[in-house]
Amino acid sequence: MGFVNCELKDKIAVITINRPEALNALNSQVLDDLEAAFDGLDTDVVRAVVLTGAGEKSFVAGADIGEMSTLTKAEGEAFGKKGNDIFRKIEQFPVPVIAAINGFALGGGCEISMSCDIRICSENAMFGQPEVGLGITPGFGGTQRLARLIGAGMAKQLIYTARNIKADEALRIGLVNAVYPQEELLAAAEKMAGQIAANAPIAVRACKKAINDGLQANIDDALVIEEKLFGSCFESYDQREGMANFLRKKDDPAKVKVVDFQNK
Ligand code: CO8
Repeated sequence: MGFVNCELKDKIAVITINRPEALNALNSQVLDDLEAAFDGLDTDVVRAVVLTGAGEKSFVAGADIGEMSTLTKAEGEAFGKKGNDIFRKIEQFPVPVIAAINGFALGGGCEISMSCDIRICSENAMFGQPEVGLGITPGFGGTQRLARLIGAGMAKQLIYTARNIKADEALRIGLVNAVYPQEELLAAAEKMAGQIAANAPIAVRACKKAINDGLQANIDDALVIEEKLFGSCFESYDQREGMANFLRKKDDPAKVKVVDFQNK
């Protein structure tokens, strides 16, 4: 589909931003294709998503500078909203999204990775928010999500200086969870997605919602959010079967089996 490919591998979807001639920069068409790819996923089937970029050089080298260069104030705001709406959709997507960052993650590239649940990267990955060097702000959520992820002090330093950082520094400051050789990155992301997909999907979704919604609330309200979602699991077949399997196993170790969670 246009600038975005989507491949289904059993219960995992791999979405690839495919505009390598521009280092996968996000123009309006790429953003539309990306939204369509997420909208097209059947979340009754898909239990985890991997988001990556085509080629071995770049995940996403930012929003398209050529397209942005002539925007008016109103158009700039609208473009920022377009990106923000799609990135928020990814952030709130019912199942976990893993960013497999295979190279440059600059500007909008760093920002889209931060709308994913988990970030892992290749050794050649490079992160940064170069926007102030272009006369703009990180307008696809960068001023908000970077501070929430790595703390306000470090986020302000990176944003104000527009300094790019390599994978090892991104790991050290908690922007990514792990670094892999380029050729191992996608397999590592798919393996992690497979581990997620093997768990009870209703519970995994509830965890995502509890963490995301709870982080926006005060601790008392956040714990209520958790309690409600915890309670909702007890209406599921998967909870009954998951716990019954544990009890059968205690009863007779020969009865141990991998639970085939049904998403119901
Ligand atoms: N936009 C458009 N085209 C790009 C972009 C981009 N962000 N990045 C790379 N390209 C294109 C280049 O123009 C070039 O195209 P062509 O071959 O037609 O000349 C092609 O990709 C290859 O790029 P380079 O030749 O530059 O490759 P290098 O290996 O020499 O350099 C770099 C790689 C260092 C990544 C370099 O391309 C670069 O600095 N790119 C720009 C990085 C950047 O500044 N990104 C941030 C953009 S601003 C942003 O993302 C704002 C987000 C919030 C928007 C809010 C809207 C309101």
